[in-house]
Amino acid sequence: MSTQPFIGAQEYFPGIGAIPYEGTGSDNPLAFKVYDAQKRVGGRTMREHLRFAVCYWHTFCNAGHDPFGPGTRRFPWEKGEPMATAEARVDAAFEFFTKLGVPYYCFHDIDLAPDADDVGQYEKNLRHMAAMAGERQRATGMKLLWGTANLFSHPRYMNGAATNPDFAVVSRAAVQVKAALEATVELGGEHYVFWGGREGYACLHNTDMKRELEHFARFLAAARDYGRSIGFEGKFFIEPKPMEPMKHQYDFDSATVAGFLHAHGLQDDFMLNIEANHATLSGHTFEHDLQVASDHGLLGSIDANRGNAQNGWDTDQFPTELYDTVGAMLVVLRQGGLVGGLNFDAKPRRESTDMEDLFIAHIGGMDAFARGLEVAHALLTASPWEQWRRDRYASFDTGDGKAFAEGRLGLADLAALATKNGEPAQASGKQERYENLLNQYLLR
Ligand code: XUL
Ligand code: CO
Repeated sequence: MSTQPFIGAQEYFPGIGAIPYEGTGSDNPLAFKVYDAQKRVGGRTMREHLRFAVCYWHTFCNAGHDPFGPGTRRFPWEKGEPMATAEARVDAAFEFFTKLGVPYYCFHDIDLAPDADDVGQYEKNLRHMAAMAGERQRATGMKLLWGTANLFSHPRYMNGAATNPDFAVVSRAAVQVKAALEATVELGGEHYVFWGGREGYACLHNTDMKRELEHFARFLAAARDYGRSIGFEGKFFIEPKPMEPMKHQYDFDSATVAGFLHAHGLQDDFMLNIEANHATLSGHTFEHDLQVASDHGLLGSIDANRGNAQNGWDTDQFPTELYDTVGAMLVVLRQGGLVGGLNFDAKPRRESTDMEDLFIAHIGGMDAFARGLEVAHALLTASPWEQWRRDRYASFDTGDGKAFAEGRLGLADLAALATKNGEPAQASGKQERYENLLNQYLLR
């Protein structure tokens, strides 16, 4: 590994070194207060539990544009010409990853390499940039958590990609998925993501939803088969989102995607990548959608961000709410960890224009999840929380309750038991007791 603080000819984040752990007594904005990579929580280090990833698209490509105006951040790797920018950007990215001290990153094909309508040119661009990223991975020890293809920005995908009513567009989408899978394999990527950006509809009058969903399943199976044929051994993740950009998206939430995967026999190769802000857009909490995925054995990875309580859209803010991170880590720890990781699919606000803000935002997210990990671990292993939950269901552990749970009592048997036993005694749900315990452990 190189000891030089930057990779290429230029340092893009001068004045910022490796981010240290300084603890909660420090007021240094460029230091971790909780995330201490080698600190052990239970049997694993924080680094091993949390498996943080930086996303390429927001952090290095998104200068903060919104529907009312262009970007505000002046990225020093913008060179005015797409390929020169892509080459400078990869150096900036690996400098950032190394200084922040995360093990993983994630990308879309056209974050990494310039897009092109000409298929040959597109493939050439991606191969060139993947080779550069590979060199930098070997120099720094960085790893790719997952790759994906952007099948939603180009105007050709306005009516969807794999679910497009026009076969020509469906097959054009395969160019990108094939190339992105090849790049993921070349870079040792652990997994591959499908976020159904425009897989959905704007108007049901012109849409044959059943047919589009059948095409979607065929496309995913074809991608799976191609991935396996070129040596991809990881999981394919579907990332649910209910709306935006489409009025209705097919991968609405965890429950919808779990049903879809089972209906089409895809559940052995595919899992879910749950994004916090997507869960809240679907009317659930982050923790709810994680739990649904986990209960199906399908929780693979997380896009770690948050929405805004007053806005009904995908604000992709950095996760700083400790209640959310504790809730998420309770689900993750109970299932024994993630095969994927925690990818910061999040962007600093448009008004946050200093390059150091990119670091500060990630530090906040990493600290919030590290604290969530500590508190969730303590609640699960050193508090009465799990026992309380188990006690609530104790009537199913023995006797008639157990017989029912094991399928040995019919409806008439149940009714006869109730007739014999009389009105059930009241059993408090005791929500406030759990809420107070969580706060008590957060304050410790
Ligand atoms: C969009 C979103 C995507 C996916 C990858 O809302 O979350 O960035 O994570 O395509
Ligand atoms: Co995402």
